[in-house]
Amino acid sequence: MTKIVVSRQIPKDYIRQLEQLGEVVMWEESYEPMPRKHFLQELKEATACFITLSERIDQEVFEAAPHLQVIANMAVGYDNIDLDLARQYGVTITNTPDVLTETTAELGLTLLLTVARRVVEAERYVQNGEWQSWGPYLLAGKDLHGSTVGIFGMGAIGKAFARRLQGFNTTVLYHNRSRHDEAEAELNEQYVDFDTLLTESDFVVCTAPLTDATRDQFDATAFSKMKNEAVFINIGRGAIVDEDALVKALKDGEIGGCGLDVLRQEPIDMNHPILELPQAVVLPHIGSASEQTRNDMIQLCVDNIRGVLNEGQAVTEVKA
Ligand code: 8YV
Repeated sequence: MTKIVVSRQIPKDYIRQLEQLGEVVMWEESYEPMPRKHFLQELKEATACFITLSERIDQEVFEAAPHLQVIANMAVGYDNIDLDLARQYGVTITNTPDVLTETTAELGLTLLLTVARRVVEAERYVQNGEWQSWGPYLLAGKDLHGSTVGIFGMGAIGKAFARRLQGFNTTVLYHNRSRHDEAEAELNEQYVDFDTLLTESDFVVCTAPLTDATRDQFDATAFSKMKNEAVFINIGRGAIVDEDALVKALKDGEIGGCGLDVLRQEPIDMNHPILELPQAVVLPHIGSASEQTRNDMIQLCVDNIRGVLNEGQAVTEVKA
């Protein structure tokens, strides 16, 4: 018997497709992940499962799921999954690359411009009834045109972000674990070492995945090297940033502002000190959240499950 566990409520169309493959057990909540205990219980007989970033896939999960063949993660990132264990237990892991690249890059640019032009502050100013007069420097922000943008991480999302900058008359620098000659030629961007990225950029944009190498990459030392007016944007993963150091750098004026779509702890604790800083914009991890892209991500998860169960081959397998 094939059993497929789906850890969130997803639209019926996709469930119907999964039902062609076997019995489907879906958690009926869209905004609450399946409780861990319940998830482990359901996995006992499961052949496949559909998860989101909320599920931590570790030894306990693999031990609970002796029949599991595939885990389809509804995200391009897979730092929630222990890949070494997956290999040991013979479970195929899949993710959702490509379908979310452009949407996530668009959110990155939205966030950058929002912080640069103080859009959230301006909107609150109007809503709070503070708009009583005009001044030459009222809510004056920073220009993107004519600036230097440093991109940390030149994967698909980094490239899509750089492509969007082409219309803005910016100098684009990037740092990545390896150089991309083709991207340099196509996007007119320049490879620099990490320190140069920090010291030269007016906007530093992190699009990198979380790995052992990138964890805590943006720490107190990194922020101290950035320009005092620089804006830091993170659409990668929260744990790439030391948030205490970031808050301190913002408070001390070591950097000028930040925009975060990802945090170390999600959802954020409402006592997090970053929420008190007007120069910081925090979003609830909506990088890939357009309706079309979320549909495409879910469909790719379904295709991956079908591929593994029917043909022994996923469409987008994560290969460590
Ligand atoms: C996810 C993301 O959509 O794909 C990723 O790695 O961070 C987001 O696009 C979201 O967290 C759902 O799992």
